[in-house]
Amino acid sequence: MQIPNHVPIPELYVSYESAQKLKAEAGDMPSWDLTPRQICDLELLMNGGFNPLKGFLGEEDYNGVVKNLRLTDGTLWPMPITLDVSQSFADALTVGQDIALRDQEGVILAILSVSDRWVPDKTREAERVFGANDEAHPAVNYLHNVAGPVYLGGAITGIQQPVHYDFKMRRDTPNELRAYFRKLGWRRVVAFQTRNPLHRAHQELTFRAAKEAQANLLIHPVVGLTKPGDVDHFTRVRCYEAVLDKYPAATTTMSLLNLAMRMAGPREAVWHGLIRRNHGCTHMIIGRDHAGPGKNSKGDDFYGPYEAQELFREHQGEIGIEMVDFKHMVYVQERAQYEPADEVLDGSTVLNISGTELRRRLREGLEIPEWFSFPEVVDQLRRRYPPRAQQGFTVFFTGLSGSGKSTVANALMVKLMEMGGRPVTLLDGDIVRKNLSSELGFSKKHRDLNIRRIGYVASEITKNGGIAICAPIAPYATTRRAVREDVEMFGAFVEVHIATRLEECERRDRKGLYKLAREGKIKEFTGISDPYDVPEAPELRVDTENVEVDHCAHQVLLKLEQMGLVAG
Ligand code: PPS
Repeated sequence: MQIPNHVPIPELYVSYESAQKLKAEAGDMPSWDLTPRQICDLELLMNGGFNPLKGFLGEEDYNGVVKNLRLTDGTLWPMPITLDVSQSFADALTVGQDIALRDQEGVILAILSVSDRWVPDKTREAERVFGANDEAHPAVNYLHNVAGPVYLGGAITGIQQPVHYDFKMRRDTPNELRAYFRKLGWRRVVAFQTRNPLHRAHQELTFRAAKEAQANLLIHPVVGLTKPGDVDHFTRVRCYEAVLDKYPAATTTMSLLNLAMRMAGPREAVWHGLIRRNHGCTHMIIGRDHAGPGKNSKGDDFYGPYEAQELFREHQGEIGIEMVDFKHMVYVQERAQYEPADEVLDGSTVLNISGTELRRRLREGLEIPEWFSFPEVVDQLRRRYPPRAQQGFTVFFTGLSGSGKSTVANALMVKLMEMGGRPVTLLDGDIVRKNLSSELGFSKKHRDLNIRRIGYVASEITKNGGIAICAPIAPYATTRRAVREDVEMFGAFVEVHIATRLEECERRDRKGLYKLAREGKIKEFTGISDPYDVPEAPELRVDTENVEVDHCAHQVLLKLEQMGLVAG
């Protein structure tokens, strides 16, 4: 049932008194510490952003959503909103039990009455919901490598909203937005969903969309989780605030949405529509490749460019919100203004700067013209992305034991220190195992933990403008990828495969470990009795056989120069 825009949307919160009582009782319940993505989902469940859902999906609803975008009662819902947990946590539960859902500081946000517990078929979920079981899709990667193996479903009793310390005045629940629109008499509101900074083209297109729909405009950026590698939301919100002044007064507002995106293209567009309807909007701008995840592992797009628009159009009536086509706006030099690409007169000069080109210009400190973006926006971006030669970065060596990682890493460190400019930290395998991971062994779990710790420290160093040189074996591709994602939020990640062959490492056997491994005296030894995933596309592959250490380190330095990370 659609709820008229002037009526409040149902929330899942209980009264203050009941919440206090539940908090006291929750001490005896099992507790689940929510992941960042689950906190986003829970917030929108509790505040009605995911209306009509009343909790995390049970098994039957999940199957319906995965199969044909519908809950068991037939209601349209395109995205599985599930609570994934660890096997051990699930094993200790009985269906029918209540569990306390806590944030990362241990604050109780809600109670889940567990009605369902099941092991999902993740391959099927990936294929049906995201279109392919391909880990190049960020949500498929998340599903297989981050999400827990068991799902819990059940009704939610909301105790309190997740706490946000940033941009408090810019965050609104669906009912707060509905009330705001009511107060201002905004009966038609067109929403613009975004996970990128707004430049002049976006400002033009949103303004035109609002005029076309004879509606007011809601800039509704996602500040929960977006695509790995996106501009962080702090920078983006400062950019949005700068653009907000450029719209005619009183036509436009902005509100931040704590959504965890899945990048699921067509399904995501329908989901975004339902969320905006719940927030009191009547229209929504849907563009080419809406919520697209980028390329698959074969280098092709996951979805057709207009699939999202088509699926939205098909379900528009049920979503209860009208789609406004995104006009591709281009800058026409002779006319010194933006115009829809399909209306440009033949012979005109059309100017454009792609996302990749913009990143290049920021990286190299080059000019970004005023016709492209507002100076205030460029200012914010430049503060966040100084030229590469001033940013922090991580060099991540990986290779077999005895391959020469530490030796080359040491030589590189000395060369970088000679050049000066940025502090350099070496996180060598042995040093880390002594100082950070002394309690860990060499099982897959322990190796992963070891590498994630290294990744965490490297990302902090990178964030703060330093150079981190890591030199562990890091045998697993998925863990290396996770570390890459952690670091790339703050700076470049340069993976260097020290590709010395196993036979050569064994021949050198500097520490005598290969001999012991062959004799079975050391278990789970990489290359002998434990796997090593050879990196498929490292930034650099270095062969150390018959090559001097100095030359190997120099090759890395040349790569860093080529990437603009150190001055040539
Ligand atoms: S990992 O897999 O990345 O966590 O390994 P790392 O922290 O780099 O530690 C590797 C060093 O530990 C010694 N060692 C072993 N390596 C591999 N497998 C087993 N079972 C093992 N047991 C001890 C070995 O000396 C490695 O050092 P390097 O410098 O790589 O030779």
